[in-house]
Amino acid sequence: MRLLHVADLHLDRNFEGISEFPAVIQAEITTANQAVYENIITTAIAEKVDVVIFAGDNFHQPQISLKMQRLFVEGLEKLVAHEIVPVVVFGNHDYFEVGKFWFNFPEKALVFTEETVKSATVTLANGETVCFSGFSYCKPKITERKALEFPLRQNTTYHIGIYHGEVGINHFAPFQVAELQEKAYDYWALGHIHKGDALYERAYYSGTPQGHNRKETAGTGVLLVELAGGAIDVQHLEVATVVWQQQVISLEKCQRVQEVVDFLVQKIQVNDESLRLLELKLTDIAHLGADFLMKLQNQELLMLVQAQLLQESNQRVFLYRLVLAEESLQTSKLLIPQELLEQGIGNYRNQQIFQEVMQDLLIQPVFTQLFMQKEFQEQVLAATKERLSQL
Ligand SMILES: [Mn+2]
Repeated sequence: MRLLHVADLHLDRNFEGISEFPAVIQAEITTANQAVYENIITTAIAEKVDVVIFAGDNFHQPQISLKMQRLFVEGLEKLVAHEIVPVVVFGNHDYFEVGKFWFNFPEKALVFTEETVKSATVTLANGETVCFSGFSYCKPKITERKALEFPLRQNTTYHIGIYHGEVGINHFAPFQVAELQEKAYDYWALGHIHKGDALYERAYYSGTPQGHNRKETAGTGVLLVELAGGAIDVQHLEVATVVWQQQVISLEKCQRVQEVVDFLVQKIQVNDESLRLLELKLTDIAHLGADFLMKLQNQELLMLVQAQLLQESNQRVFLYRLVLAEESLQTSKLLIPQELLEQGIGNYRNQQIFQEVMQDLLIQPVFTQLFMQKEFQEQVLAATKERLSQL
């Protein structure tokens, strides 16, 4: 049998950590979640799978937008129309509640709606039988060790477990790998960890299909799993339409600051398939001087490269972050001249700017009074300057 293992879709989740997208790509960002889901449905049909498993956190929030609810159910209906069985569990983010969904799931979909582990057997077109065992969250946390509730392998052609949870001690249906292994299932479709991973040769986290922040750059996608007798084949597929990426570029060969922008744009790889959100890390910049460093740190360089790159990549690459790579930090610190340090610190003497920086803390009443004092502000700036000059 062939199945597509999907987990942690987080439909409705925003792209985090980028305050504003240029208008030319905003529309693509807005519809990215929808696009990746449609991509999954198309892939399942093209790959002629028997089953698509959605292993929880299909939606980001407990309150699910009607638009995404309908999109999800329509996708399941499309699968059913192609004789593919959708199997759905809900995770800690989209925990199941009666009355939550405005649309009915297709009758042929296998939807787990209880926290108690349940099992159901499906007969495939070729006569093979598959037992699915799983549970859903009905609240944001599960402290019980759900693995212990799963039955031993049934006498069906295949037995598949679906488990949204995490190894160790936690509030997400904690389990131990051995507890899954003991059940002797053919496959465990795991959800909750956003980076793809194999716990052993029959238990996989598929990873989230679509990264939503700069930490979700690697190990995202879905898994195409083929079970044939005792054999198993697991293949990773990329389905994201927007990809988070990191690239490190050395400026060693850039002799002069005038060459930097063109050099960077030329070094950044462009491919047309997906929109890439790029974080660029620079190394070997010491020879370019203090002015270069300042224009890097105050984001002027970012703005310049960003605009040129969007244009030359035909809106396929958006540079959202341009920083020094860790290994260059040491060199760069030696470059901070005293007057630059004074100038930088000086900006924060402006009380309004200072308070903007502190705004996250200012919402706490206990801090408000303290932060309003000019004396406190001076102490913070003096300590910061002291710290910076020690680098
Ligand atoms: Mn989760």
